Amino acid sequence: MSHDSLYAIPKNKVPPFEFDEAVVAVFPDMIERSVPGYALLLPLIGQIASRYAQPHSRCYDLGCSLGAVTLALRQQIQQDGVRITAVDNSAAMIETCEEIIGRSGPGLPVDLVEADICQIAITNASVVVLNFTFQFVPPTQRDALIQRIFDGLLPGGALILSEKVLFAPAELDDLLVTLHHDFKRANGYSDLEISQKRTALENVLISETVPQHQARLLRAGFASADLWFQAFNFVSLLAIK
Ligand code: GEK
Repeated sequence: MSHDSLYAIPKNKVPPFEFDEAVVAVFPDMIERSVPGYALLLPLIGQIASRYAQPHSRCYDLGCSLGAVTLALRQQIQQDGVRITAVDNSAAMIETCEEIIGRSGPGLPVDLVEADICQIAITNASVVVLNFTFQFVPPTQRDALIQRIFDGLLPGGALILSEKVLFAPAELDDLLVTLHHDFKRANGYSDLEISQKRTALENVLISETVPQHQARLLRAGFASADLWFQAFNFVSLLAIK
């Protein structure tokens, strides 16, 4: 696994963050050292999916990156006739994801799609996973995407939504952001790397609060939308149709 040092050298002007070849080359290291709880979330998402997957339905991994969630679904879902649709709009991610899934041996069939998740059809779905992807969707497109996911889910289907979130009051948000930065520092990132990455993500990763996410999910028609995981300012919600 290549070591992420993309922001280790001072830049005159930090460009907006992109999921390009340079990020793909270090992605597993980057996400594990940056997202508290990431390694634990993957098997737990697989476990939840194994409960909600319905025979002869589809499971969607939206914003699949290198397929970590897809691999967890492939390993843990036992129901007959399930197919996985894994979608990402980064060509570099999809190319490497294809190699990784190809090497991963037999398992549920995977349809790998290079597309914007706001543009794809979602049908006959029993499980949809957005693991730290929705935060990159432009806010004006968020309601419509959640509505299309809801409409494409079968009754009893599940949406797992993991996000970096904001908290109120501001003092709590400050504390959780500080703890997140401490986590990154403990994982070997310097103050310069933390600050340049933060600048790169401004206006690219746009967080909302847990109540904002829950209100949108309930407005779309989900019967429930509950928090099931939190590590500092990183959470995961489970919404059931
Ligand atoms: C994991 N889920 O390892 N359409 C398609 N893909 C998108 C879009 C979009 N509109 N916007 C962003 N992406 C993965 C981690 S990473 C999270 C997900 C992170 C893709 C983007 O190209 C990237 O691969 C992924 O969403 C976000 O569990 O890096 O913080």
